[in-house]
Amino acid sequence: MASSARYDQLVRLMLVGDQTVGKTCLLCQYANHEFHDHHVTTLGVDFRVRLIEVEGKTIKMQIWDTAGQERFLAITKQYYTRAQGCLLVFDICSRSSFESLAKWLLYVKMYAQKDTAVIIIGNKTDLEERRQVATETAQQFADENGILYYETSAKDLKSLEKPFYELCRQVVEATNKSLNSEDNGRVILEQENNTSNQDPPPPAKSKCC
Ligand SMILES: Nc1nc2c(ncn2[C@@H]2O[C@H](COP(=O)(O)OP(=O)(O)OP(=O)(O)O)[C@@H](O)[C@H]2O)c(=O)[nH]1
Ligand SMILES: [Mg+2]
Repeated sequence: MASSARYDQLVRLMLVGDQTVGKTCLLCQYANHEFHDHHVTTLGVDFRVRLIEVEGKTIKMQIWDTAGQERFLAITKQYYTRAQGCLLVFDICSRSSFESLAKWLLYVKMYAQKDTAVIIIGNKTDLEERRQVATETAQQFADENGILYYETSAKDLKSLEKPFYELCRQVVEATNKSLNSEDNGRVILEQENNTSNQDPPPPAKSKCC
């Protein structure tokens, strides 16, 4: 579907994680169905768009890809504030990239809005023989932080559908909830205004007769 097509809601997501964990490849595969073997360091930030259906609504996902290199933090941290959802990515073949998750989670807490949805992705499952982080270890970290955990390969589009969909669904659900609570707040306010007036206001005179 073209990115200029009509949509009901815009959802801004962000990919963060150490250098070379596969953030750019995940996004290229998810948005354009392409896989690149070579690593080109992301300089600062980049974004792609994909449309999906969530609960009967067409959602335009604007997905921001950030540099894993710490020297770009001054640039990337500005993007956390606008992100409604964050995908924290590590490489299952790199213990150190998993250990960095605590740092990336801290950045989300420091720079993003407090209700930002988060999901953890363990990438490169096609390299199972080089795995350094057991699924259970990553799952335990995710559970301790109340976050969902998925394993993916940027070579396999099917493995990406669930985590992106789930994160987007969480954002849509949170938006609906906050819209509902704003509406409820309005109803309560109107009720309070009405009950504070003991006598109901006189009916307005009809103009037609
Ligand atoms: N086998 C395999 N290789 C992958 C996968 N994902 C990424 N790669 C490779 O890992 C390397 C780094 O991938 P990138 O997507 O550029 O990594 P990145 O996280 O964007 O890195 P920075 O932009 O520097 O932060 C590249 O050589 C990719 O081809 C995967 O799922 N499987
Ligand atoms: Mg990159």
